[in-house]
Amino acid sequence: HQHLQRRMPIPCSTEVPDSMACYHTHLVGPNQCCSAVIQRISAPVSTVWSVVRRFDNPQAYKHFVKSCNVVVGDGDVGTLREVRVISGLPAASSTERLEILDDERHVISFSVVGGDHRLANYRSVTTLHPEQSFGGTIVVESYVVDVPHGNTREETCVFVDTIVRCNLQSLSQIAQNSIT
Ligand code: A9S
Repeated sequence: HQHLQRRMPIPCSTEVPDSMACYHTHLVGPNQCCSAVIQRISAPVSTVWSVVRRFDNPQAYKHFVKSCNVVVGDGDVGTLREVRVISGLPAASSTERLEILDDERHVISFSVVGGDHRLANYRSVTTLHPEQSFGGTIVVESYVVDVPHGNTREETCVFVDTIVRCNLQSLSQIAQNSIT
């Protein structure tokens, strides 16, 4: 097995410090692909983090999620959730494990450990970074996933990038609307 260590191409002009790049460095297997989505949000990190950190409530901003039940744990690392998704996707459910929850550095990560879908071994890491000039937030979400049988690397990345971009755009809207 040949494993490559790959680092996400985070633009150096963003406010993302070098010390955070390690969170977006994934071990990528020969039949896996990885990518990252970056979203700027006009709301402070504390506001965005209060939405993102709720591992028990992904439906707050992920519109593809129909319901979510925590099956093991109370929101700490190791907590398992069972997510059911809306119809129209090539998926019905996903079982996900909380891997990182760092309230100081604003890092959250989960992995997909089961379910009825095609994204085996999906793992994502989301980090928030204060945007100095506007008091906003830069969100970086990177992932690694197996390329499903019958699909190409590019198709897989287009599919996942689309879902992640939708989620982050929705997050942006919710965070901006919740500023009083
Ligand atoms: O939930 C996320 O943060 C990101 C993704 C890519 C989730 C994907 C998904 O939950 C579906 C939306 C159901 C699509 C999984 C695990 C498989 C899918 O096919």
